[in-house]
Amino acid sequence: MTEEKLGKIIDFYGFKGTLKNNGNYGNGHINDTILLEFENDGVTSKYVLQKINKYVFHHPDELMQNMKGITEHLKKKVAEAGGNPDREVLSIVYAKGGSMFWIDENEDYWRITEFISGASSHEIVEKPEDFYITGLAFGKFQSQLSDYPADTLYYTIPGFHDTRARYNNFLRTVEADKAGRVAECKDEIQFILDRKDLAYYSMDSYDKGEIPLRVTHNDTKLNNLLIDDKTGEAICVLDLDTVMPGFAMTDFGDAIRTGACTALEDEPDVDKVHCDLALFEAFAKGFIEGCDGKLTDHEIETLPMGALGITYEQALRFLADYLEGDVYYKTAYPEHNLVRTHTQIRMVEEMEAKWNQIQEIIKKYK
Ligand code: ADP
Ligand code: GN1
Ligand code: MG
Repeated sequence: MTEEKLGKIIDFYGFKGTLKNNGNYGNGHINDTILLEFENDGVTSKYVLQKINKYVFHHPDELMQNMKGITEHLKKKVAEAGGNPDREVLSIVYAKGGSMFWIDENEDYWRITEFISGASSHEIVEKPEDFYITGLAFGKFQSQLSDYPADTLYYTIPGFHDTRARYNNFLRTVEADKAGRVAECKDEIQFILDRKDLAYYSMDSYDKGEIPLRVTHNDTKLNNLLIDDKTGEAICVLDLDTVMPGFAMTDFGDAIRTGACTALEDEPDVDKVHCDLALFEAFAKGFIEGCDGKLTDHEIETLPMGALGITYEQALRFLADYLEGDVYYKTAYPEHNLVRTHTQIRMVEEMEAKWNQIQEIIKKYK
């Protein structure tokens, strides 16, 4: 980001003091995230500046309206429960004129939130107790939004977790072979094609009336949650860009995909990738408790399929991006999306191998 652009943003928002830091921050795959640090009369103020990825989110203004409604709703819930809304819910910073974003000459939208200090997001879980707390937090998030008027939310990414539609688009991606990589990915492509039933499960269940649409987060990967550095408590659910009507099983599944996995999403040695059942159980217990009785019995039964289905979807998404020439996710090297595909494939195989045990775990919490 240029000094000139930064100067314009600072002026637009009316920040005071000396800018001490404006470095890149976090490990998100989608938006550009910058930590701004100002010093004013010995007092430091920190903010998170983000360029909303317009290739992913086509209507950033609608996205920000969703974020405003959701954060206001969550802040009320936290206050009612005696919590601290400034620390437990993201706070949008408004510009001098009341705007929720600044638009640059390239039609890129920049938004700012208050930096939440004394807490960090994690890439890997260390012990089951920690993941129980994560489960509680994501379950509670869904429960707090259970009375949110879903029809007022914009779909920031239409069909985001319509795995069935993604499967059919995937067939077209393979056919088009834009980046000339299909020949080298025959096995991975076959893996996806062999599991078409996983692609159809969630949307077919919904079409049959077996699972309800709820207001869900839709991106519950582990690093979208802040954990207090001292107490280990879950502080704040981040990354609200994809809060939309969705399925409980998806939020359950995406957290399992990342947090019950013993390796990073881009671990090159797939033999390090395991689905840890102690972690699975800890998260399941926390999530179901956090949902506070709002899940139907059948929804609870679908949670294992949520984990398997979303991990499969993620394998498909990383592979599709690799075949399209790395146009969606940020990548650090040419095979990055393929390496990610391999970890997701291994995680699917791990869940398939442990399927009976996974089912038994969920039965305990019904
Ligand atoms: P992306 O959509 O690219 O994933 P996120 O909104 O998840 O972007 O932000 C990326 C990372 O930045 C998060 O994982 C978290 O570590 C950090 N982060 C984002 N917002 C805040 C905040 N308000 N306070 C503290 N850390 C934050
Ligand atoms: C993206 O934005 P981030 O890094 O939290 C993606 C998720 C994927 C995830 C895979 C809007 O999440 O759907 O599961 O990468 N977000 C979007 O790591 O596509
Ligand atoms: Mg994120």
